[in-house]
Amino acid sequence: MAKQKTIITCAITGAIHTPTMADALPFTAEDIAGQAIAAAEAGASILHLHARRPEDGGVSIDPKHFSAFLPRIKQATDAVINISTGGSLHNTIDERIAPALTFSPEMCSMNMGSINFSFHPLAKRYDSFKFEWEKDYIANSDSYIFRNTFADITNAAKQLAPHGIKFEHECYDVGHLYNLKFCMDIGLFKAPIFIQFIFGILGGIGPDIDNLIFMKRTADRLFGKDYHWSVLGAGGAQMPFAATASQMGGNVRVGLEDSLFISRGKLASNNAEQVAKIRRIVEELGCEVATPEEARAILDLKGGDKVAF
Ligand code: KMH
Ligand code: ZN
Repeated sequence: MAKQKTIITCAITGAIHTPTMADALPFTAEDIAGQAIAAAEAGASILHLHARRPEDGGVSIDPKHFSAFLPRIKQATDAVINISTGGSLHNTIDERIAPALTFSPEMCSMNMGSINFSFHPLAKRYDSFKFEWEKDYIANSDSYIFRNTFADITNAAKQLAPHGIKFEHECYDVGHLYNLKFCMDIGLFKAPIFIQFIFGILGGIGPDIDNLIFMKRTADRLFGKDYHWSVLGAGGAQMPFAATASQMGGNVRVGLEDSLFISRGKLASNNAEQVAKIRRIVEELGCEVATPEEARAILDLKGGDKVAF
């Protein structure tokens, strides 16, 4: 049987990192679009997108900030657009799904459980910040619960169902796989599902390869052939986890949302540099990278002509 091609997702800016941490982190519409397009040209077939306030890089869930870059990316690439429903530390689930409801993308994220979600240790690494909001945003994440109750998941799934969006099921720990199985059993999500195994978020499962094997084995047991999977390692775990996942038959996610680095201690110049690196690794190790059309076929997506932007 032919080996399935590897889908590279690139997560362009996210909601964890702030402008002080890296000049490369994009937050204007021009920079988000430019880096997303370059990431697609480098080999990413899925672009996972958050929005930012153009004036100070703050995390935004305002559809107007998405509308400033979504059409540009669509015009310039064939990549699959995946809109985040993660929001920031301050948003309700209804606020978080507003951009996906507005733009009806081919994919959006769906976070599969509530966790402590913290990056407060990063606050101590900087003596000063480019923008006033950054320090408290980072430091206060120590008291943040990333809320994704069954009621929240059900609410989001039901409102988004008419849009035919494929979810990137974000699973930060083994229990989230069981939450997902429960949601499938009650008919909230249909096969084939796409699971993002996440390692290294403070509050989630740690970045140990044993945990990747355990998550994969658990998903095999729960979902059999009904699922596709990808791996995201946060920070220094990004490239090692992506390389290992590709060798286990999985797909990979890179991008400045998840790590600001290109190698140990060296900041990445942009998102495309990370995509080019994982592409090189994956191809050197004998896998082929999926085009956007191939990713659409593998994941059974509705098609780039059925979005609302
Ligand atoms: N930042 C990632 C660890 C989302 O956007 O919904 C998780 C994420 C969540 O991408
Ligand atoms: Zn995200």
